[in-house]
Amino acid sequence: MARSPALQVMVQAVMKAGRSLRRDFGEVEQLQVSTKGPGDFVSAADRHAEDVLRAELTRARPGYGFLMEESGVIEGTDPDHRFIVDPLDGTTNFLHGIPIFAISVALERSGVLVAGVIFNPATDELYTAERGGGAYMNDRRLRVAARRDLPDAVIACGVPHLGKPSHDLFREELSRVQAQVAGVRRFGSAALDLAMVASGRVDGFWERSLKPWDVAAGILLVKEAGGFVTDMKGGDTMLSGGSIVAGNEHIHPSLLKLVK
Ligand code: 2AM
Ligand code: CA
Ligand code: CA
Ligand code: CA
Repeated sequence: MARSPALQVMVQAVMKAGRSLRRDFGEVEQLQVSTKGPGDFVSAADRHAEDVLRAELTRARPGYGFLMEESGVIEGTDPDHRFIVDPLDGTTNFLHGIPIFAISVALERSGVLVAGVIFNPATDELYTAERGGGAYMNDRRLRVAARRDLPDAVIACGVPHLGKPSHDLFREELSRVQAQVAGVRRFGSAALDLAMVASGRVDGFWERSLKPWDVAAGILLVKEAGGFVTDMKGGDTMLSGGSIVAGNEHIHPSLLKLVK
């Protein structure tokens, strides 16, 4: 597995931010938890990790811009390159001591996703992908699952939390999906949901109302693992539109039909 210099920079930054999250995990009392809205938590752990990522990535690639969950848009001097960063995807899990959370960093070049890294510091699972170069977990090449039929499939989803608008829509989608598949799972980190589609642990995933930093790295990972990713209408607005459906060549179209 040959990593480009840009991907190596991203991996270094993500590993360092992962050490920060690992130190903060389990120290909730010290983490100054606040809410950004109903059911929407942020903590010092999110901010520490974001500060580490910004510092490390800026040191290695001074001109690149950023889109970061906690700091928003940071313009760079290089208009062609932008990092899309979620310093802690799965904050609710993190704050509850559930070891399902991740850092997600993607690199866009001229509006095209070219590299992505997702790292769960609680399990030491490092997912990497480069456009045209395949997807990996640690050193192992990833391939989406081979299952063809919904009755054999395990499907991950996001359940809208307090404050999200799409509860009724979700209940309708869920009732259609659960009636057809082997099992439905809700892990609480969209980045890891997509990583699990890429690694074939789950066969598909859908969710609404996501932000670009939740999915940017995961989209590339699924595509480079041979999977399909669209928005919930079958289009390609996954970064701007917030809805996403992912799966292999058989499960993706079947799942899309159920949730469309
Ligand atoms: P976050 O932990 O970075 O906020 C889970 O359904 C997905 O939705 C996660 O990727 C999570 O990212 C995102 N999400 C956004 N707002 C959320 C909230 N208030 N509660 C739970 N998940 C939220
Ligand atoms: Ca958040
Ligand atoms: Ca997120
Ligand atoms: Ca986050």
